[in-house]
Amino acid sequence: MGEPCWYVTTPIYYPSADLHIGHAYTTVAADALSRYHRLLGQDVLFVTGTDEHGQKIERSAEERGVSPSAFVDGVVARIRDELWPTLRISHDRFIRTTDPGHVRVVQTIFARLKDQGDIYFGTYEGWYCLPDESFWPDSRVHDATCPECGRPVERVQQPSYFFRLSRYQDRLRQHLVDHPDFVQPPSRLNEMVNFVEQGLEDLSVSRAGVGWGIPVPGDPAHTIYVWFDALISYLTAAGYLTEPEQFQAAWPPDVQLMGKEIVRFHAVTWPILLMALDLPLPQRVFGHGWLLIGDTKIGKSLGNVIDPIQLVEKYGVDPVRYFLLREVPFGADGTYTEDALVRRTNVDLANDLGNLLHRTIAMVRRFNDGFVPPFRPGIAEPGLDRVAEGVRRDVAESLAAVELNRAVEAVGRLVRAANKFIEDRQPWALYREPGARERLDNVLYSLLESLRVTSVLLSPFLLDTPGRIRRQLGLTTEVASWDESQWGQLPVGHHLDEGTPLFPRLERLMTEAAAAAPGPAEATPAPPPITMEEFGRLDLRVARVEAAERVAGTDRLLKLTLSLGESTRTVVSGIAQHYQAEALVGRSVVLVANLAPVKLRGIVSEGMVLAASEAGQLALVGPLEPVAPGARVK
Ligand code: ME8
Repeated sequence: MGEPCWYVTTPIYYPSADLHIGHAYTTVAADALSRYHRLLGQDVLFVTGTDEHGQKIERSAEERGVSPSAFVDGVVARIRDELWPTLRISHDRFIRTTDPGHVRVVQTIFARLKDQGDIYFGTYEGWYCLPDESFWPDSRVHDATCPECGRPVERVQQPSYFFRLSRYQDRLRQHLVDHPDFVQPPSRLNEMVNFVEQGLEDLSVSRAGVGWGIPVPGDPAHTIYVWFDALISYLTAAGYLTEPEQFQAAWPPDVQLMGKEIVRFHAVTWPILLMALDLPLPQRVFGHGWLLIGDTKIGKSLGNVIDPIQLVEKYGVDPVRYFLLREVPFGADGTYTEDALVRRTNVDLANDLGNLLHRTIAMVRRFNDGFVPPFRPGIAEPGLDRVAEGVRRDVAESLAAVELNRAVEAVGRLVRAANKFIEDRQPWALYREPGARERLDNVLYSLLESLRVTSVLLSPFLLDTPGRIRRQLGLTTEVASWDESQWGQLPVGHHLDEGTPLFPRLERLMTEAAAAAPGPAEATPAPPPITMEEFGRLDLRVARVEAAERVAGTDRLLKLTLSLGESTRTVVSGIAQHYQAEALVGRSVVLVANLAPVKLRGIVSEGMVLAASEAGQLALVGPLEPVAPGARVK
């Protein structure tokens, strides 16, 4: 591979549990970009994989009573062999950090940095956020909670190897300032510049007492810090130290995608590691936003995960991919609901696109006996060609800027313009108008050609739909090149069969756990088992109802004032149809006290009261014996 190769990465995911729609979000985005660059004729290296070492995985395995390696093997197999094939992810390499080749690269790099004085031995004293696997110095931690995710941090004191981040602080700051595209979107760049300007402390890059990791070369009592190991996977996967030609072609990465919560590792530790190795830095590190349920990030540890495999089984791969790519501005947070997925598919794909195809083929059959008419230049130019050219440019520009939702949205503009064009030109009137044959031919051709162009423009994003459009247009080939999106390539004269619906209208198939709405959810299937540790994250408290009133303008919601002994809370609960407000005062209920607050009808609700529900009946849950408010329920 002598040609330069377009290199894109996703984070390597922790196989601490099965992955969810949030991981699918990043990976589908990387897949769409890869497919686009392949259509441009570029060699592409698209890497994803799994981040298998560290304390979090070690503990997850321990809780299940299996060895870490048996544990990760099971989860990784489901990711690599089921999840990504289901979403038809076209990665070129899948890297596991337990691959022996990767282990060798990490140890070699560690030893080199130690030799050159970038890694030294000392004592670490500070904090550790286990869910994030991140170290925090005293200066950034308040109230023993993680400044990034807000969860409790652990105190750590241990002998440790340190990576001399401080040595590279000024160079990094300069790089960030000189390369405003390096970290995107721009708001993330500003955060990173601020972070670096606060001063970088040397980073602990080893753990004593964590056995599940890569041993420090020459000092096996220590294992290498999981993030140090993980970041190096981007090098290993590109062939660093093992495949010089591949590495030469691929390095540096063109785009590295990730969620915004790990931009710091990629915009600080990662470039400094590369500087220390004298390697070029990635062109662009892009931190996209989070998929939320209600106001809460979808996350493995929060128990609100949505399984992408189940969604694909219900709705098909294209609706799921379409939703992920189209719904949320890439870079911003956005809410996931199954309703929104169904709505998107019905409006954009079943209605706008499906109807355009259906109507166009019906008109060609009706007004031209099913034959694709010739295009006649010089006769009144219909105008869709200009729209198509503009859209094609916008798609390319949006993809170059990693604005995936804008790219997909642009394609929708062509579809809507073509639908409007039918209303404006009224082919049925031209059909009856004497002497309008050539104009009618141009109109029909333009509609067919818009659909063909659409099939090309959609092909980085959707997998079955472009082929289904093309077969109805009588095209037997798959899209092979982005150049095919240029106007005017539809062959003429062939006969079109009767059309079939492109997308059935979807019905909503599953009841969604209404995470943002406090109060009872409908009966849902039993969720998978959780560990004691996971259960322990719930802060359940006995609470006494001090006051209760109906929330104005609703018939479902009560505003409860709850005493927890030392403090009081306001909670909005959807129980008004089952309980009179006054009847609740003085009673004891159970409160989920550490649920992230949500705003409902302008009131900040700080928790959720537990209730059992069956067949539309609802019963609040409380202690059987009198207990002081504030008592922990466990
Ligand atoms: O952080 N919305 O792995 P991880 C959008 N192993 N994206 C989401 C998401 C959500 N709700 N939830 C997860 C790690 N993601 C490390 C990475 S890289 C050298 C090491 C996506 O399993 C998003 O890309 O916690 C996020 O950054 C990633 O999954 C975190 O995956």
